[in-house]
Amino acid sequence: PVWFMRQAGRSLPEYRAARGPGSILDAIAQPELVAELTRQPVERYGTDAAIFFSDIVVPVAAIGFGVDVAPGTGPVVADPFRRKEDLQRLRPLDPATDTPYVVDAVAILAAQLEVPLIGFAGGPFTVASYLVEGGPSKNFATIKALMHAEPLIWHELVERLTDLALASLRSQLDAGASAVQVFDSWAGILTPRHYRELVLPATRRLFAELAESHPDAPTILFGVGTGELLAPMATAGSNVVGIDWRVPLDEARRRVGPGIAVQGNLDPAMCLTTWEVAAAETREVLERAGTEPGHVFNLGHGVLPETDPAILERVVELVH
Ligand code: 1CP
Repeated sequence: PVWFMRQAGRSLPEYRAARGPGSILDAIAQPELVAELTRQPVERYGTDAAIFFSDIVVPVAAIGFGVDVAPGTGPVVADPFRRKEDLQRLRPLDPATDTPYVVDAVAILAAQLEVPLIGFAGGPFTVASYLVEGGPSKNFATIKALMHAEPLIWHELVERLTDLALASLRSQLDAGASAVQVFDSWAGILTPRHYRELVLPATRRLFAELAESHPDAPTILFGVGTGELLAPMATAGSNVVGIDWRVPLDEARRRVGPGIAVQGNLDPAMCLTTWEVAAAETREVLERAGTEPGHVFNLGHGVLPETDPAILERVVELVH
């Protein structure tokens, strides 16, 4: 099977037309629009799954933490998480009343789609990074300082964010999503030891509790630059580990070990070249994935906004 992270969005002219200006959080709160934006890439590319159109900061925004998504920048927090008192700003999520638009949009899509719908949530480190840094970050120095200087506050923060992700994922599965992906996109900034000690325990609890309530739902754990974290990530409890483009899939399989499927990992930039290059690189990914079962074709990270949709259409055709 093949789908693309960020298959919806700025690379598609029909997305730009339907989405209009304004914060993405306003678009996300309109179930019919969300259903349309989620379906667009499936209809154009013929992918084998839809990825729910939403954002990783939706649960924290919905409980009133004070998060916006600035066009062209990403999530921004005017009053970042810095001290113990800020924990009070993170109450539990009640999906039925806090994010009814998510539940409604998933239900609409489950009825409309002929392919499975993948729901998602942000991983605990990645969502925490926006809350603590106040926006996108390069070196993640503020959150690293908090994790190491204030381990008790970090522990409580990461557990609360895990509860939010768990509640959101359960609501998406209950409403009709078939599988879920946890995007801990920026976890690759951590050393393997720090990841194991400070992020993996909460991530394990997330997948363990999800497996208890939804034992049949396949789960994916993804991050960028996680080559050195693949072994610990493979023990988090997901069925699939997403691999970015930096580690070839044969090597990635060695690092994650048996019993875990891999997802990836065409370098998104290869889709900005020529069809000949993109085709050769796609074949290379398929060859490296080998003949063992358990490979979901994807890019190593999201579709770049400049991508010509025609190339992605041909990638899907070639993979099929
Ligand atoms: O307003 C817009 O149209 C801006 C672009 C955009 C889009 C299309 C943002 C702002 N979010 C989204 C939708 C989105 N976000 C989806 C659904 C669409 C799809 O995948 O087809 C998903 C799965 C996400 C998840 C997301 N948001 C992640 C994890 C995935 C990843 O790319 O690693 C992250 C890190 C975010 C934060 C975020 N939201 C938006 C931006 C530009 C960013 C990244 C900012 C940064 O670099 O820190």
